[in-house]
Amino acid sequence: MTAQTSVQPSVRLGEHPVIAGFHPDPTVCRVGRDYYLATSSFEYAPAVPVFHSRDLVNWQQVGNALATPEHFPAGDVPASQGIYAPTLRHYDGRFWLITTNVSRTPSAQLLVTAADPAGPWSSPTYIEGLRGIDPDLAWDDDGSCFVTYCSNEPGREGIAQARIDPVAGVRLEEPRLIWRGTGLAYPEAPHLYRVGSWWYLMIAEGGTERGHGVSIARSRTLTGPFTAAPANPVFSHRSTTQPVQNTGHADLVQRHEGDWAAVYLGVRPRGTTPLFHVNGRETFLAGIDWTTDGWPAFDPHRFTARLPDRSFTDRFDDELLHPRWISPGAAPADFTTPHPDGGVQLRRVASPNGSPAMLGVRAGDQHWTAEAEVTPGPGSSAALLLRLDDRHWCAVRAEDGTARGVLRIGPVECEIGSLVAGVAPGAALRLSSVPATHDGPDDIELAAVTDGVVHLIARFDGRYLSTEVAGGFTGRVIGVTAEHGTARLTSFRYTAGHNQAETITAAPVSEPASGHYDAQPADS
Ligand code: 6LW
Repeated sequence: MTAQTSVQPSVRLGEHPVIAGFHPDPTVCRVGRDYYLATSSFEYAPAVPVFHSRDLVNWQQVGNALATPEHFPAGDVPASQGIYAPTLRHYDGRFWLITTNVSRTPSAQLLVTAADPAGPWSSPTYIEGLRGIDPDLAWDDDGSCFVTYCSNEPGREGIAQARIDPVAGVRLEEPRLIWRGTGLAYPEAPHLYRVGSWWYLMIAEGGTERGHGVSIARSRTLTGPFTAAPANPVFSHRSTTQPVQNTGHADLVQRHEGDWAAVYLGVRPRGTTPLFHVNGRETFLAGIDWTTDGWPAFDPHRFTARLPDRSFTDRFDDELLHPRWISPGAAPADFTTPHPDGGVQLRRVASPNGSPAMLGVRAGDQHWTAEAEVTPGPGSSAALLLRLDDRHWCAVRAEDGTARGVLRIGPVECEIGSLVAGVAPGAALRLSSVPATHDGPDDIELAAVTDGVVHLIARFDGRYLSTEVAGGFTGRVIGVTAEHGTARLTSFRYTAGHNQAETITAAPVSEPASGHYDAQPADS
């Protein structure tokens, strides 16, 4: 796998994610000089991507916490169900990750541990009797372990807590309600921190849409009672013209330099009112100052960095897929095998949830081009897809030498163009996000490339593949599927940006696949 890199100007990170593309509900911990971060993943497998950084700014994906089909069976998981917000902590020499599989009832809270965050992670232990989402893990001074979570149990709605045995995976007491928040909608996403002689309980409120924010309370003990900060929410972009919106669901970390920072989720909406965001909720970084009264103040513009070029080419030469590859409806391991002549062989799998399995990556840029060199097997068809969910997607489909553009918006699915006899062996299917022509967030172009010539098949307003149209918690994923039979994928090239020549000839260089930030705090 290779990445193309180029030098970018230095920008303030308040307007740019540190982990772009649908990576919401970030949770972070530090061990020495190393930071580790995990995010939600919903219906996609493998689940819970895990990242490593030395500076909180440049992140490399090192694995997935639920990496096998046994640990997260994606087969019957509907869109935006599955794995919700995790908490990642390091305690007693091990990494602990707790999250919720909302598609598994009645016991949805699961705990996994690892010596190395890159894996292998243990099999999940399910903890009974904690009904809700967004579990946090915290250990008191005497070693007692507590799960603090967003309870949706009738009569106990709010932030609840119970002591558990994390090794046995057993609840040790009846859950107690410890805070209902400040009165805003959906108090959720609790995290507990020991800072000096206080225990801080930080939550998200207002819902994960434009009203989203962060509120906080504190107590001398982990179990409360908690007193709310006088100026909640302590962080929100609601009712502002900030380009990054929906900010909330934060997690704090003390940097090894001694000061504090937060990761949080936000979106980058574009186009005309109500504004459309297409890449889901992404992970951002803020600096944290402590006020003289001992409350955290968020500074989303603290850090600057040179933006990474997220372009990459994967020729699937390695036996193992890069951990960035995901699929709805099935794990990539269940429908891909290395092809003996190079590349990867995909086969059609019937997914009970209605989503065709696809080898996909999260889109992370405002504009991009993806090209897949894919050859359908005899009597087979293959497609390059852009998917928001199973009811909102488009595809360039290759079948019998013809490339067809297909668009699905809600209940309507139709062909929007075709290129007859346009797909000779060695041709590439191509999708691009390009600047908008109709006040949408972008336009999507569907094309086929033969002999270096790009043949446009169709173009449409990208708002139809946005969260504001489709709903849900995820973002766009670009991928390749064998729609019938089999297909051989020999190259997938993702190019960030919109100034692409019709023929892309930039030579790949040997670099890590995720690009690189050249980062420093703004005030250093
Ligand atoms: C998550 C909740 C939230 O569980 O959205 O933004 C939910 N916050 O805390 C799904 O990501």
